[in-house]
Amino acid sequence: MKHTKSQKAFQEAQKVIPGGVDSPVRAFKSVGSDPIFIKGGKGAYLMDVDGNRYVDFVQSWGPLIFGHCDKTIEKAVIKAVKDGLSFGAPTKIETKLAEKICAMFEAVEKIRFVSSGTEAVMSAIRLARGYAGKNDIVKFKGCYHGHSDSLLVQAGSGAVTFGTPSSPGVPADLTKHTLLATYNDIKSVKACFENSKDIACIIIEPIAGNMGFVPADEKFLKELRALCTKHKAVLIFDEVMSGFRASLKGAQGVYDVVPDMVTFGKVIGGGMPVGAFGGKKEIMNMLSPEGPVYQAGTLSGNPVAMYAGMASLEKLIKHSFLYEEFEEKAKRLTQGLKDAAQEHGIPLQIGAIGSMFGFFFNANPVKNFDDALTSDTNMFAKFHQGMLERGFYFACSQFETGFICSEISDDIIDETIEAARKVFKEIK
Ligand code: KE4
Repeated sequence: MKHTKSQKAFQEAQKVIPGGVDSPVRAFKSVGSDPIFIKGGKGAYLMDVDGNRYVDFVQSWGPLIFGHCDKTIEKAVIKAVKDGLSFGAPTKIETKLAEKICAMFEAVEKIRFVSSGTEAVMSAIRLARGYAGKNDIVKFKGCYHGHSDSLLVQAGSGAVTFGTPSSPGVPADLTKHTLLATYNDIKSVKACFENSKDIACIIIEPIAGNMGFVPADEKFLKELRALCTKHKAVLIFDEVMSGFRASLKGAQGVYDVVPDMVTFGKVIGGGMPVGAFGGKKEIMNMLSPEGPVYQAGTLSGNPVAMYAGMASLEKLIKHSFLYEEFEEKAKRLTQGLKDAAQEHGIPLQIGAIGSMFGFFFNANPVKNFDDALTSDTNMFAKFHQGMLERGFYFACSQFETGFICSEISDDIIDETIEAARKVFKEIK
């Protein structure tokens, strides 16, 4: 494939945008190559500025569950913009989308819209702290919840690790209230409660997508729920990625566990910038202007984004049978990749729930971030490059998740497996 125009575009971009990208993962650094610049998308496909076409398994990191240029969503956006782009005042579409989401989630009696997943999680944590009257929070190593300061932490030293900043620019004072636990390890959570009587909330990706694809064990989630209830800590499910992707009710449609708060993003904007956080009324009513916990946003509940999200959700509700198809395709794809890798002696761990899937270049099961880190990232990079050159666009990091959309056909799945067989032969 020719990439001369992408290379030129990347050089120009780097002169005026740090790293040439508006979000780091897009720079392809973890796969050691230069990013391709996108001209457009259509259905299951992305087209780059050199005229190359790719099957898109990233779908803008999750939002595009109906693929690119979905007619229903496009029509809703075009209709909405004819009434104006933004008002900074309440509109009825915000209420309608809020009603729809509240009706779908037992945990969500009220919800507030924001403009990104980061904003949703940052606001949810502030609200949980304000509601609980406590300061400490617990997150899990390997889970990503956006880039707000108190969540940019890495494990410090010692058994129970209070977070230390994982990025310059984050003062230690802003991470000293963040405790780190190990995913799927309830003992590490109990240790946090033994070390702090001031835990306001625990935030978790119930199906982790940011350490690679690592679903939580149901027993672990149930024990987490019980611990939060016992210690009066708010349990927050960060479903920015898994929401409407794992099932119509996200992880809450997969596990029999009800959190106290939920954060959303991606799919609920249909491709437009939307995040949201919701929970029980007694928590949400603490939020300004009803309560004392401050939170705000100029473009929160933007009507165009709301219409895009509404169109996306209405279509998902109307076609909820699609989730079975998504899962069948995700499982067929990952099993096909595993078998093809096996033929060339390459071990692959695979997983799929609903329209989410993942695979690790690893001979052992991956249950947490430490396991994930033992994966062969060089092999992943070679796989990613080989598939890209054959027209298949996978997430550019071993520690991300792949997605099936409604436009990915069985034939495309077969073509992907066939291409992977050739790539595994080359890279083994
Ligand atoms: P945004 O601020 O990027 O909209 O959402 C942050 C966020 C919060 N919670 C979860 C579970 C998430 O997955 C994300 C963002 N996901 C990444 C993909 N792993 C976004 C891609 C990027 O950073 O460019």
